[in-house]
Amino acid sequence: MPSVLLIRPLCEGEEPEFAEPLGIERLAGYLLAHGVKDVAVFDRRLYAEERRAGITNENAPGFYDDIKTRYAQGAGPEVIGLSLMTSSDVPDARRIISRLRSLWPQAVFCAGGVYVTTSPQEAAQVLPLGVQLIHGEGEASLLAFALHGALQARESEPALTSPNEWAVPYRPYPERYARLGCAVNMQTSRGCSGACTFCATPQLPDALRRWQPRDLELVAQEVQTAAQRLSEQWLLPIFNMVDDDFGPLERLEAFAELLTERQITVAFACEMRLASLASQKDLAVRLHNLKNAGLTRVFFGVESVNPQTLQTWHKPSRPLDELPQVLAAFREAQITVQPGYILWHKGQTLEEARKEVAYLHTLGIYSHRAALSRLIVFDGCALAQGNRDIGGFERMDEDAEQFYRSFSANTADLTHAWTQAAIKEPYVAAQAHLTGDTTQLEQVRETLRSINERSYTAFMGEGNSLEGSGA
Ligand code: B12
Ligand code: SF4
Repeated sequence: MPSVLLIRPLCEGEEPEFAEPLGIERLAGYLLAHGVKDVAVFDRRLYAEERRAGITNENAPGFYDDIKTRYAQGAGPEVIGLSLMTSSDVPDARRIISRLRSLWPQAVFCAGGVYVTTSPQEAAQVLPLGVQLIHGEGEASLLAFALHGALQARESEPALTSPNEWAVPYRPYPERYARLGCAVNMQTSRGCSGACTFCATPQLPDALRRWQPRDLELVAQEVQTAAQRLSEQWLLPIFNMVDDDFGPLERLEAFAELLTERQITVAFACEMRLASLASQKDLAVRLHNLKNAGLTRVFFGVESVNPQTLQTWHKPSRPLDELPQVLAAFREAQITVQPGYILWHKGQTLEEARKEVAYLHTLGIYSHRAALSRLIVFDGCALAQGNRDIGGFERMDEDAEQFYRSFSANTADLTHAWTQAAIKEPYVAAQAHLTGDTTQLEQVRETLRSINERSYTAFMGEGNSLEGSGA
């Protein structure tokens, strides 16, 4: 049986949030469950984050030191796999491949992840020769690659396991992620039935794109086991369901029921669609029950409050009518909403942006993040086809461009402060839910509230200047 090393490289530029590398952890779990005995997971971002947070310093063993120590006995790994989510991961992946090739020339390399899946041609061009690219979910292909040292045949459709066959992720360092305020990530479904043109998912092959749930019994079991392991290490059981779409509200309720029945005490967040929440009867009461079962946060994409913009992105605008009621129900149930928003995009005017921002403020969901949110055209999405702005921002008209640039520059300090607080908030809210101590949460929320207000004033204010505001 070969020895397999799985790596997440650094991401070039600013990383918006730090989270555990579920992709390689799940692949490692799958290999271990299928007879590969020697599997290691190394996350280079974890080292960088620990350094940034002051947990380690330059004297502590680094990423390469720990890898070398891991393989000090024996011949080193035979298979090395790198995980790439976006093109920002490419430069470091190249550096790692070059360094590890010089250490272990006999090792075979492969790369996978959303970037490789949605941008296969670009990935083939930018990654070094001889690195085998594995598209789609990597479980079956990586196992075959590890066993045979090469892919058997290039299949047009990626090899797929059913969501019910996904392995329990192998998480060697839960305490290190928890110390950095990361929840335990879990996936409870595959795909999404949406068709948004700025998103990579609708472009995936049908088998990956179609929404397919994982059996909730398996999800609850996985949560229970992970929660047990965390509590043995005195860590709080905080989870983040990273689906594109957790699914209908009823599925969330069924999951909550399983948690309650089995007396699993956790705090968790999930991602779903606004359409699944709009037009629901007794939403506030139902959300309140979900809160009691541990739901502390829901992400859904609003993206725009301008129906015309939504139409150009192939996103249904009907649920927008219900947005105020949905938000009110969440407020009543004291569950945080994280609304996805894209304010700046091709065709956006300054006047319309101000109108949207004013409406977001009225709804109580204006945030500094929303004010700066700008469409990025990723290679994998429909908008990228024939678009010259791939991998970057779409160009806007001069007024909007000018405003965006000066607002970003004038609020750089606010952006920094906002990001620090916003990154903390989900974990702190989950902590407060589990411990009952809301002191830290109140502080973080107050910081965010005050930054958002100052940001709003700056956005709407004449001259767009923050002078004298102390930012
Ligand atoms: C959770 C999440 C985040 C989290 C955590 C990300 C993290 N660092 O782990 C946060 C909020 C931080 C985040 C940030 C961003 N994200 Co994000 N994120 C997701 C989400 C919802 C789930 C990711 C996940 O954990 N999936 C579950 C695991 C098991 O899947 P996986 O990692 O893809 O791994 C499987 C395969 O890809 C493959 N695989 C992975 N690695 C490897 C390695 C080898 C060797 C092999 C063989 C196979 C393989 O096998 C794995 C198991 O089947 C996805 C949506 C999605 N459907 O994936 C978007 C998604 C990946 N994110 C996306 C984007 C755009 C971003 C941001 C750029 C957003 C922004 N504008 O700031 C940043 C970039 C961050 C960065 N540079 O890493 C896009 C990527 C689009 C693209 N590349 O075309 C996605 C697809 C959303 C979308 N539908 O458009 N994200
Ligand atoms: S943006 Fe969200 S709703 Fe739209 S297709 Fe992507 S995952 Fe689905």
